Amino acid sequence: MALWDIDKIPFVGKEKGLQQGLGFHYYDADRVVAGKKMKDWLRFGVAWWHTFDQELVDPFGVGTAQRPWQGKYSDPMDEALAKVDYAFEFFTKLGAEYFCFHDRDIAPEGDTLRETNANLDKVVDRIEENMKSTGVKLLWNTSSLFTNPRFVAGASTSPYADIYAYSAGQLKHSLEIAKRLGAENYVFWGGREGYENLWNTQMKREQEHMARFFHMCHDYAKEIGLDAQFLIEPKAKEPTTHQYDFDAATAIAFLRGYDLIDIMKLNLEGNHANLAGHTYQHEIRTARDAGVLGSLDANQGDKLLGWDLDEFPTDLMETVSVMWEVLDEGQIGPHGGLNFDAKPRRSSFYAEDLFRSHIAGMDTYAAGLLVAAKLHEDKVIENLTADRYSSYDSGIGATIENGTATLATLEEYILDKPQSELIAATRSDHLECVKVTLNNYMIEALAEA
Ligand code: XUL
Ligand code: CO
Repeated sequence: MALWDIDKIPFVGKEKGLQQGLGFHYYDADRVVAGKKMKDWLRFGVAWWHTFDQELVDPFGVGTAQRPWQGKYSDPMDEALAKVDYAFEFFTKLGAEYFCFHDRDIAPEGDTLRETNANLDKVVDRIEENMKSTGVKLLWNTSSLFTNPRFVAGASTSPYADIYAYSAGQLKHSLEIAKRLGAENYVFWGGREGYENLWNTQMKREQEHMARFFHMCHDYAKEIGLDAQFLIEPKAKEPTTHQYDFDAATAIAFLRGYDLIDIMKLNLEGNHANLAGHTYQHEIRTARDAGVLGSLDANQGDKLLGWDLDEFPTDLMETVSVMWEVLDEGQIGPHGGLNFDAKPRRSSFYAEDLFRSHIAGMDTYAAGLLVAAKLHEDKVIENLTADRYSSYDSGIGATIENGTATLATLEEYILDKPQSELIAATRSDHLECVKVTLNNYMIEALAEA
């Protein structure tokens, strides 16, 4: 018997008109775009915490969410086990091939870590059975080292050694689960790894502890033969005033400084980029340039609100920019995917809205892929940038790039050039036209789709 009162989500294309409902207009999983199936470019994942645990609370009100399992179970373990079946039917009906979870999303805590682990293992058994029967895979799992009050001052950056030890013990078991379920990646989001106030904080000492923690995790992964790609997920602030993994550039500097750059890549999130004052594309490009693009948390913020909203991505311009970077890279990351770290708005409270919001996100990314593929096909950005930097391809520019130029050779070259020649060496970018060209591609690529 079906658990969700909803049929498998079909691809409807343009058949059903323009109004978005319970069907995909652009996401056609097996359609080949730029040499790969859509589903292989996008590798959509569902986030357990938002989809099966989130009650749509906000700081001013309790949850509004209506969910099919509510009120059916008095024992929290029974509810946790039942939710696994709801989850896998959801993935299958939606057509998402991956999911992601924190250890604490899936099972209630006991009093000791041993009791907590026993609860967790029972639910993991049920997840493993469902993975086998449905073929849905684990994009990544992670450990919640921030919800419980013991993590009030952080986990691996906590000033309290017992809490550090607890975090290590909890993480160890989480890595064992990653191994058991064949996780493709393992994510570390530093939930409270930062500070509220610098006056009571030994920042360097905390960062050294955090680096040591990652090395221990890597050692243990090697020991148990876990080959999931380790990923750090940067976030600028929230819950702490300053998170140590502030943004991609800060995380890359940390990885380089502590000899972790060869074992960790980045999981980047749209709304986190905005909290750091960046676009999502900026964060992705920064990671690509350093060779550490790992995976993506797909969501968006709101221009008018300055915190982590985790909205489902519906901004086409943004998904075009993300998928342009992904196409240029050839993949999201060696094992990356698009995990919807997103929740429906508090006013979208029906169970059905979980499907509707995921469809909206999947279609916006599929449309973004189609537009980005057309931009690539016509080499719009490639030609524009090749032309913009062409003065480095020969002459004085080539001597700068090949390392033969010195301050003296450059001085000799430039010393007597008049201002008029220098101004003539620069050109207008026609940036307004570039932006509208992107609009034109969005309109045309989707009209043809
Ligand atoms: C929090 C966030 C997390 C991570 C996993 O802002 O993004 O959900 O993705 O811990
Ligand atoms: Co995230």
